[in-house]
Amino acid sequence: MMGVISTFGNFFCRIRLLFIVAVCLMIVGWGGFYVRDVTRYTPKYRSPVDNFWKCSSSEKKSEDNRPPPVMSTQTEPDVKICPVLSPELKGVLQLAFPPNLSLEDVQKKCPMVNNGHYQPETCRAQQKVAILIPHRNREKHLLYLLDNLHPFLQRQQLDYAIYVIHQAGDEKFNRAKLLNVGYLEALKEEKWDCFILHDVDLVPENDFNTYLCDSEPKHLVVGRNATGYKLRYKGYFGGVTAMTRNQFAMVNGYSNNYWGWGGEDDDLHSRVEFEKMTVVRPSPEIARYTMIFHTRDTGNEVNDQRMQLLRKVSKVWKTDGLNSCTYKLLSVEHEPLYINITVDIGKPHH
Ligand code: UDH
Ligand code: MN
Repeated sequence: MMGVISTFGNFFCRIRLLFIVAVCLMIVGWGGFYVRDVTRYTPKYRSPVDNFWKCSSSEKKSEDNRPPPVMSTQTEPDVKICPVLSPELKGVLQLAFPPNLSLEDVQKKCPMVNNGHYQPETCRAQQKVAILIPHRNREKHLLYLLDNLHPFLQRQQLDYAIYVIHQAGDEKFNRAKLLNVGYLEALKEEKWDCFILHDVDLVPENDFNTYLCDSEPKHLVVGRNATGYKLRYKGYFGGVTAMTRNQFAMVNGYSNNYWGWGGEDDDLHSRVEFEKMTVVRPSPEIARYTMIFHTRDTGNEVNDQRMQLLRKVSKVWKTDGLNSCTYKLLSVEHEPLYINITVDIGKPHH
C-alpha cells in the first residue's frame, strides 16, 4: 500500500515539476518575442553610441586593450571623449525664421565653423558626422537650416561638416542620386563614420535628437508640423535619416533612378530590409521637426514611375546604387558654413 502511495506521490511530483518547467519556458519564450517586437518597431531612445559600439567593439580582446570608444581619427590622446548626451543640450527649442536673415548674420553667429567643419574644443567627439543636403533653388530654406543646425550640432558636441549637394541644370530633380554623390565625395575628403541624409526644409525642434549613428539605420523624423507630428506611415524612412558609412555601403546607397518626387526613400527602406537591418527611431517627443512651408517645386513633379521601380528593387539594388553612380563634378567650394558640391547628374533615360 505504502509503495503504491509513494509511486503516486512521485508521479504527481514529476507532473508538477514538468508543469512548472513548461510555464517557465512559456514565460521566457513570450518575453523573448516581446523584446524582439519592442526593439523592432518602437521608437526608442537608447543611447545611440552604446549600440554603435556593441557591433564594432566585438573584436576587443582584453579590458586594457580596448579600442578607443571613438571612431574619430583625431590623434590627441589626452582629450576626453564627449558624452553621448552633451551637457549643453537645451531640449525643446524655440525656432526662429527671421525674414531678413543673411548668410553674413549666420556666419557671425558661428565663428567656430571653418569651411563647413566644426570640432568640439573641450572633448573628442563620439563620431565624425557628415550632413548631406540635396539642393536646388531653395536658398532661403538652406539659410534657415544652417542658422538652426550649426548651433544645434555644436551643442551636441559633434565633429561634423555640412555638405550641400547642388543639382546643376533644369532636368528632373533626383534627391537620391545627389545623396549618393554627397556620400562618395565627402568620403574623398575625410573618413566620416556617420552620414545624415537631410532635407533642406526640415528643422529639428529638440536637440536631444542626436545626429549620431546607431547600430541600425536611424530615422529621425517621427513627426513634423505639417503632418500633425505623426509618422506619415509605417515604414516611412524619408526626410532625415542617419546611416553609418558601412550601413550605407551595405545597401549600395540609394537607387540612382528616381527622377522627380517620391519613392526613393521607400526604396532605401527596402534595401535596409534586404540586408536584415531594422530601422530605429528616437521617441516621438524628441524626433520632431518643423518643415518650412513650401509648394511643389518645378522640376520635382511626382514621379509616376515610382511604383514600377519599387516593385523591382529586390532585382536591381545590387547593381543600381553607389556602385553605378556616374556624374560630372562641376565644382567643390569650401564656403565658410558648408561645402558646396555642384554636380551634373545627367537626366532620366527612357
Ligand atoms: N529639393 C530641392 N529642390 C527642389 C526639389 C527638392 O532642394 O527643387 C530637395 C530639398 O532638400 C527638399 C527635398 O529635396 O527638402 C525633398 O523635396 P520636397 O521638400 O519637395 O519634398 P516634400 O515631400 O514635398 O517635402 C513634396 C511637395 C509638397 C507639396 C505640398 C503641397 N500641398
Ligand atoms: Mn519638403
